[in-house]
Amino acid sequence: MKIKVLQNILDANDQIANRNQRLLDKNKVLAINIMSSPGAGKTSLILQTINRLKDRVRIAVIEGDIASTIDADRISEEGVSVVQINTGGACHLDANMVSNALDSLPLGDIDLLLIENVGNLVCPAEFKTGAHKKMMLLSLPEGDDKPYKYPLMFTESEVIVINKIDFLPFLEFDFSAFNRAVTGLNPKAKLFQVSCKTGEGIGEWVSWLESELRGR
Ligand SMILES: Nc1nc2c(ncn2[C@@H]2O[C@H](COP(=O)(O)OP(=O)(O)OP(=O)(O)O)[C@@H](O)[C@H]2O)c(=O)[nH]1
Ligand SMILES: [Mg+2]
Repeated sequence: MKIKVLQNILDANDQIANRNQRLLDKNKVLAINIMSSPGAGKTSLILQTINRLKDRVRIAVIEGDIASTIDADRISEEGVSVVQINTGGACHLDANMVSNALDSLPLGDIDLLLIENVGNLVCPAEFKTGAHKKMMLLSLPEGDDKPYKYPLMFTESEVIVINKIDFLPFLEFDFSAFNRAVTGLNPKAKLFQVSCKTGEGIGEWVSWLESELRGR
């Protein structure tokens, strides 16, 4: 019985997510759902992306947090449209929350919508939002064993960004073991290694994003 209730919730969520995606398509907006554990660097990567692309691409951001407007305030300083969703305790964004945020954005004037999900390596992977792509960040200090412990996030994400590679001299992180684990779960995943602190690897990430925008 419990399973049936959960199924109903997910079905209802999927319907709203599909509606969100149709609205985004109508306005020719590419939307990316960015997920990671707290502090892996989602906001930092969004800021780096805005910094590199804002002269060529019209970007907007939806910020998901349990509480506060800290991340939205940082994004807003860059002069891009941003909506903060406070989930009030929920550990993920759902399609209904994103639908409400879309109502507040000038969709006709946007090319790229970056949706920062609530920091959590589990629940966000289970809920569609309407975004065209799911991506995740794993920061180096979290460890190379995370694909084994949190497989759904790695299975669901089309793009996996390893952030904080500037920490490499101070940590043990076995890239070949990590890549093997990811390949086993999600052989088609696109992998990037970046540092939002030094800027290393950000160019490759941004080039991929631009090619996705051109391909639409
Ligand atoms: N050394 C280093 N620090 C980083 C890097 N990226 C982010 N940080 C730092 O990591 C901390 C968390 O970064 P955020 O971008 O706020 O992480 P987040 O995933 O948005 O965090 P939540 O929104 O709280 O889940 C900050 O102190 C950043 O300056 C990086 O590549 N290298
Ligand atoms: Mg953040």
